[in-house]
Amino acid sequence: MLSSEKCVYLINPALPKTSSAKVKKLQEDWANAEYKMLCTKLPQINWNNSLNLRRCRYNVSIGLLSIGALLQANGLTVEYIDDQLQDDLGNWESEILHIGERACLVGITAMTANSNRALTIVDKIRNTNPHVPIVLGGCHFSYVPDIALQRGAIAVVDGPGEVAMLELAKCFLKGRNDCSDIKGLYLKNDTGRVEYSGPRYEYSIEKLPPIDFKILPMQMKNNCEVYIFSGRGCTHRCAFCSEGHFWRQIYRRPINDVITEVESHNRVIGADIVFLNDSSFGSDVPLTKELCSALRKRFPDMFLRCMVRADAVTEDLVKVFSEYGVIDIQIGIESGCDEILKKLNKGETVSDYIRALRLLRPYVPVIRSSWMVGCPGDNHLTLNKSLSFMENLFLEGLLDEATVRIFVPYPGTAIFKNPAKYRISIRKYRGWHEFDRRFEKPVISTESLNSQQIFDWYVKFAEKIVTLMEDST
Ligand code: B12
Ligand code: SF4
Repeated sequence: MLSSEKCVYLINPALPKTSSAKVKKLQEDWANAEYKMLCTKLPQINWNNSLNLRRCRYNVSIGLLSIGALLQANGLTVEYIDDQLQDDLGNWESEILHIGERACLVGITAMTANSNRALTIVDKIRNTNPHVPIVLGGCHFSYVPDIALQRGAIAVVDGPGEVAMLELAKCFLKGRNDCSDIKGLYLKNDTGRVEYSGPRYEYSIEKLPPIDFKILPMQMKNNCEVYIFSGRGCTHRCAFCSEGHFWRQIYRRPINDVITEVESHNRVIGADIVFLNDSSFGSDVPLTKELCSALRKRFPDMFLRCMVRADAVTEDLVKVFSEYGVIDIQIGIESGCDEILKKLNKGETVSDYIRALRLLRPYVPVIRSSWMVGCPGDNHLTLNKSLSFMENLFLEGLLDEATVRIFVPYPGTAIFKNPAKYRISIRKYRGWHEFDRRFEKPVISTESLNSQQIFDWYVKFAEKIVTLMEDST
């Protein structure tokens, strides 16, 4: 790149690491149990290759890479900067100085857990390069834009960011500094009030180019965890999740684009398993069949992992899984108590889970599950019920893996908007990093459980899970 060439910098802030020795130990025990389970259930895969285990050092923001792909396709120069590398490189501050020389625009992503770090990066950039326009986006600031604007971001993009970032980059490259005609932005007006430039209705996913992972910094290649999305969005409205609201509908990508992206994944990352991380994977069986069969044809030695909702599991779907190398499935169970599932607006019941798991079991070697403690309505009784439900599923041989997290009300969710309706309290917090689902002083309490009791239940579940996973292999 010529030093005079203007560049768009895309920055992924590091996630906070847990400081709790207890949580660290639980994570290690879980990882060892998972390794043993995978070696037993899927001996055909080399689990000593850390890429297959997905226990890589770095995680990647697919959102930023997708934005980068569209900008590059439009002739712009893009650099992906990852804050996770700061400890390894030791020259983070000089990276920021260097940004000022060439940036026409800086875009920073964040989910809630790393949003404090995102704001620290905004401060650092502004201290050294006060005139560089900085834009924030992603699932956190889309719902709480004010703080980002107060800290000096020129705009916050609401929702999907590819086209908005392209329009912003073109605007700043032309030397304009008024971007209020671009849709989907939160901006500060002359009086300091936050204004919205109006919704952006169209999201033409088929016009977005596939990601080329070669844009990743050299140190991250071969040591990072990436996902492939064959689509985006969800039609459900679980009260603890912002996904349905964020994307508003399901978007599916052209299969050829997915294949091109997997080709790049294989070249740059090189794991034997590709994790299709769509929220609505499997919800349309003929399309799932078409996608899985095309992937199998193009990559005959590659295996697939995905998430699926229990109520989407049908005999036809499990046949697709067995026929086309889908060997690892994750189901969000959350609770083993129907009254809690109802409060969460999950739209599924305990019997839906049993039905789905029994259908999947003969065809899928690894069945994973995710659980939450401290949900609205949770008390000692509901959590005991949930824990014995989990235990029974393992004993019946229907589960191979489970993970547990503490319920946290994220911005954009129904529960965050109206905690009183769900009878939970959100305590005063020192920063958004406390909204981590493994934080040892949970930010919430229910009518019956205080924050400490919720953390104790988290530990009880996590310890039980390790025993169940070990016993089942
Ligand atoms: C992959 C993933 C991860 C990965 C990597 C995340 C990453 N860096 O992107 C890892 C494993 C690290 C992860 C971790 C966690 N995750 Co996660 N994760 C996801 C998942 C499944 C996919 C993200 C993704 O790639 N989406 C596809 C891309 C295309 O969408 P996107 O990232 O949203 O980006 C688009 C827009 O947001 C926007 N955009 C994004 N960034 C920017 C930046 C700019 C400048 C602009 C303009 C626009 C923009 O444009 C992008 C393109 O359209 C999402 C759910 C989902 N389906 O989105 C949850 C999700 C992001 N995770 C979530 C959570 C809660 C977590 C955890 C806290 C859970 C936990 N274990 O405790 C942890 C983090 C805690 C920790 N300390 O580790 C929540 C976030 C809620 C919130 N407000 O924070 C989500 C939304 C799931 C959910 N529905 O609850 N996660
Ligand atoms: S939890 Fe899953 S099913 Fe529910 S809204 Fe979120 S993505 Fe959709």
